[in-house]
Amino acid sequence: MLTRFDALVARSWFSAPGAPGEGSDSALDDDALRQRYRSIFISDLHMGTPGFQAEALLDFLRAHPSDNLYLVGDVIDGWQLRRKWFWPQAHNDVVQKLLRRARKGCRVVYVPGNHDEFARAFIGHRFGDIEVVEEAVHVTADGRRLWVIHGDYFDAVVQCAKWLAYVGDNLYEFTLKLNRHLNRVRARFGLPYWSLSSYLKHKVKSALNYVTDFEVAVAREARRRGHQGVVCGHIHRAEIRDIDGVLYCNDGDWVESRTALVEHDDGRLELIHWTGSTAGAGVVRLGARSAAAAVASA
Ligand SMILES: [Mn+2]
Repeated sequence: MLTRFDALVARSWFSAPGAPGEGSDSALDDDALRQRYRSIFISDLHMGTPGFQAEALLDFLRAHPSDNLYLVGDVIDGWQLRRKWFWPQAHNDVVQKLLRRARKGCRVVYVPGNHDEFARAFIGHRFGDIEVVEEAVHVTADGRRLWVIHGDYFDAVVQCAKWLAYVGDNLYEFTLKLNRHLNRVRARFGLPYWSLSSYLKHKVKSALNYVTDFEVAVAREARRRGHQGVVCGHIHRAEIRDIDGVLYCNDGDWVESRTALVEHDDGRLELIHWTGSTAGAGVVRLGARSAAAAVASA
């Protein structure tokens, strides 16, 4: 995965000595250490599974207030929860954080995905101050219309054979488990976080051309609907690029790559790769990607 980020500009945010401890908002509540965005898009948290990197997401959310926050599906993993209940305190903390953020004036919009399809029954309702919608259209500060969807409707595997998706899901859980063990060992040797599952999926899925087909299908539909761009998740592969004149944005996930799409006050879009850990927190900016986005916005 890191090889994809060769061109990145790395910048550490609050590498204060004596890194912020768990649950201590104090260092992160210091405005000088935080960066506000106009909008933040995150998806594929998969709360309710051991893979969800709750602490990392909490750190990210504390560091980045925003006017808008879009939850672009697979926020809670109903499929996994049905199989095996897993709900540690950190997952509650994230839910509380999201509800509090909405209460404090951030517009929080929840677009359910396939793993949290149960939430599709509540479209048009609110969880606290969180709006649940089937899809959204976000207008950027520079006037571009972005269609916001989870993206599973474009996944032929999910659409045509749901059982096949379940099988894939089990395999996926296995690689995530392997990934956690691997990174525990890496951490012991002082090595940074590295995503095995991202790496494998990158290899396997690009071989199948699955990712490209998905991206093109989504972008094409966005254009057909008259939007300038689309924001989706689902395939756990963060991306910003122009596809036939449509800005395709995928905000990635919080089980492996820890990525978010953010909109600056001027409407500029950027992918953020959160590299913070309990030993400190940081951010890697996808410089090349935002350059591509800038071109696309021109
Ligand atoms: Mn999904």
